[in-house]
Amino acid sequence: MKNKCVILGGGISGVGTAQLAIKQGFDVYVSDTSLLENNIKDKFKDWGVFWEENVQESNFFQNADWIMKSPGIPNNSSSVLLAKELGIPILSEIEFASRHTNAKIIGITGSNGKTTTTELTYQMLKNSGLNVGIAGNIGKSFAQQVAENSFEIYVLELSSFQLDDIIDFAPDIAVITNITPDHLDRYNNNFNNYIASKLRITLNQTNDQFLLLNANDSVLMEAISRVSTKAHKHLFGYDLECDSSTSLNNKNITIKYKNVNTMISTSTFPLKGRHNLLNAMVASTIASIFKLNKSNIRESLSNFNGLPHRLEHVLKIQDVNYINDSKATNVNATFYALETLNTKGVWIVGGVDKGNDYEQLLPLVREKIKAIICLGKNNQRLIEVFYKVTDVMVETQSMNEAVKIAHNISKKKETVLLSPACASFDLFKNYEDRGNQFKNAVRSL
Ligand code: UMA
Repeated sequence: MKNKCVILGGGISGVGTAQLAIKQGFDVYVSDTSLLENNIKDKFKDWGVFWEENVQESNFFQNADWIMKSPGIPNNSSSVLLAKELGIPILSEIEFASRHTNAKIIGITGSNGKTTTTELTYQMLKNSGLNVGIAGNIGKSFAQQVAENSFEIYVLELSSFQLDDIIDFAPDIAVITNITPDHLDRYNNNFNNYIASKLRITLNQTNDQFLLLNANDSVLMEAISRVSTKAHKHLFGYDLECDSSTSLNNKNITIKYKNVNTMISTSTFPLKGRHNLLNAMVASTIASIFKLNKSNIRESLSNFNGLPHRLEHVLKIQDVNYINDSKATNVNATFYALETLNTKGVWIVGGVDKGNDYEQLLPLVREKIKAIICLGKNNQRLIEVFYKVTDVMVETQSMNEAVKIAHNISKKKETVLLSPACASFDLFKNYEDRGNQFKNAVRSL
């Protein structure tokens, strides 16, 4: 008899897992609390996958050998509670897919910067001719990649949700870019739970594997000192002197490892902000672990233009710059965005508050923001915190209106910044939809 797996959630992770599980010879059952899209049902028909939709509690658990829980499904969902009661092992897509590939794995997590770091690392390795794939939270199913390709290396962006249900997963190189509060609604409003989830990336690492850590992040450094890891720790950050570290001094990245110093200039790296230089340091360090030569690393840094929705310059209209930073779904990401502003600005903020602490933004907002446009269904917390540091605060639930108001009140040489510090699901499908609506509204001014 074949082994039976039940997949909770028929989204990107669920469909990818179904594809790989069928290929590996499992009987596959998918259960979803919403209606599945027709194109997904067509795939399931082709592959011989059974499915149920619009059910809160799965009917498929009898004789199930294991369950894959999609990352967006909370632990208190009816199906997850039932699976736990029945004692069926639950794993994440990352765990499952990693069991079916021998590729080297680079796993990148952190509250911010992980997508950019993942993409930059991928581009560096790929541009140097390595057989490398990219997957994970960046929007591509790892399981699907494993089912369809035979890459020798994977660069994975990993969210805390994806790390929660790993069992043996052990990346050859793990990276934690930083840890600041995010997704607290999924972690009982307890920051320590979220930190513990991020640190799971090193849980199973062995002493021939690397753990790259942001030495300038005190929360991370304190947390890592409390867990035991067998991995070789390599620090990155500003002004570091220790061996096995990557540091930035005068626009030069210096990688120190085993008494060899490698210097890489960042003078032609086009992305702005300290946080992006940290991302560049990580990617360069990984590239040098893979023994890429300096000129290849430098060339990839120079050619990297960043990703959409991350401090993305949209247009300059009447000498006002419009910046789309819709991917800033937490306070820390918005902190960096405000920090990079070198003019006065109108700030569009708001959405689904995940238990945010906005107080840390107050000095930057006081210094740089002349008007705030709250774009969310519930703006109460924003109003409470920021009314004292700005003269103008407006509420709207329409992106078009937000952009028109921003256009009316901004003056020459100022900036209009969309950097929501919140998730997008109250008014938009996702952060991409929110960013695209912003760009369209700006283009139609
Ligand atoms: N569903 C249920 N039961 C529930 C909740 C949802 O059955 O209780 C169903 C939905 O109806 C839907 C499916 O589950 O059909 C969606 O599953 P999912 O939310 O896990 O989303 P996927 O489409 O599988 O995408 C996931 C990640 N989504 C989340 O973590 C919320 C994607 O990250 C990731 O790109 C993708 O896997 C591939 O790895 C997105 C994200 O928002 C970008 N990530 C968060 C972030 O970056 O902040 C963590």
